[in-house]
Amino acid sequence: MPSKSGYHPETGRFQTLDQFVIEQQERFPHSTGSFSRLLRDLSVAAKVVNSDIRRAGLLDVTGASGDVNVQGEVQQRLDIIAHTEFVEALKLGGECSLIVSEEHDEIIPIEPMGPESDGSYIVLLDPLDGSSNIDVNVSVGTIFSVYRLPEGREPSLESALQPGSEQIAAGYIVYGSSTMLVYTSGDGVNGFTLDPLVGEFMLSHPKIQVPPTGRFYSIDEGNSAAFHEGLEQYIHWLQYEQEKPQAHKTRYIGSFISDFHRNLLKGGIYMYPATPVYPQGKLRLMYEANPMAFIIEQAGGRATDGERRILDLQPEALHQRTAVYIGSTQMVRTAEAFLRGEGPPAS
Ligand code: AFP
Repeated sequence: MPSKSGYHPETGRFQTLDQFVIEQQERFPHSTGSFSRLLRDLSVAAKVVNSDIRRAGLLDVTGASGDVNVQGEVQQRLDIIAHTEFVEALKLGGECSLIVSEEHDEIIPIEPMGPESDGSYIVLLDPLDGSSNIDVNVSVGTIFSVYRLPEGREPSLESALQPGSEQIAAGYIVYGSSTMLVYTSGDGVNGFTLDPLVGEFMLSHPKIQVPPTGRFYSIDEGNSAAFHEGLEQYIHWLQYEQEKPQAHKTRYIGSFISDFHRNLLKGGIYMYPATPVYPQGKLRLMYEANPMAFIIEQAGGRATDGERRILDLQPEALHQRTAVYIGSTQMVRTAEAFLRGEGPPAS
């Protein structure tokens, strides 16, 4: 049994991601191993992207590419590199029949590679979240979300437009002070740290649970002129109306993955409400909100658009945006109460 930190005292080693996935798979006697192979493909692409990011200041890979993505945002060169690495690894692996990427306007159907190709999965990707931070050495990450291709359906746009509650797995890789892959397949959340000397992701954070409440709140206060009155009051309450001075601290990196990762481990809330520039909210439902909502719920937390559970939202378009309130359950519930005009919970 791994210890609380994922360390195996009997062997003196950490379990690798591959060993962990195989062990999980063995619990399901009819498993074909296809999901394990899909995760391996994603982790291989993550290692390649990690090595590009580690040398970003030395290689000619930072800066804007000169193109604009389907969201109307300037693409960074590393956005395109990460997109290509993940798509190529998934194509070669042959386990999915459809890829949808934030960096690509259209769906990407995958031809089966041969009789062994399973092709039963759909993978959605945000290849490099927070990439506008890459030039200044701030942590960025990759987010992935896995669905089943519905029985008897073609890999089409309609088959990709499933609510987040249908995800069979979701995860992210944060290229931070260390590189970590965190994922869930609906049975809790586990985190693996890349050992750069061995080149393997090692189970370092088994069974992650988000604290029910926390100290950190993350929001772009540059948008505060447009905040809903309830949201303004919630932030004021976090700042001033707590019993202990400095009970809460602002932490906002502008890289969702990094803000989310800190709040997941330490306790906190990340909020991106609707604004005049982004009337539906800024984050993408399919590439950012859904996968992180699945992860946070599996870790015991909560994710809503201020009112509705993120995972229940029925997507109508691939690049749809949503408002997001995500993190420690008590904090998200309190934010929702303020948005409804109910004020703070009775203590
Ligand atoms: P980029 O990938 O274009 O940098 O967008 C990042 C992001 O979607 C999310 O990761 C951040 O939390 C959020 O946008 C930051 O948005 P603001 O700059 O409007 O605060």
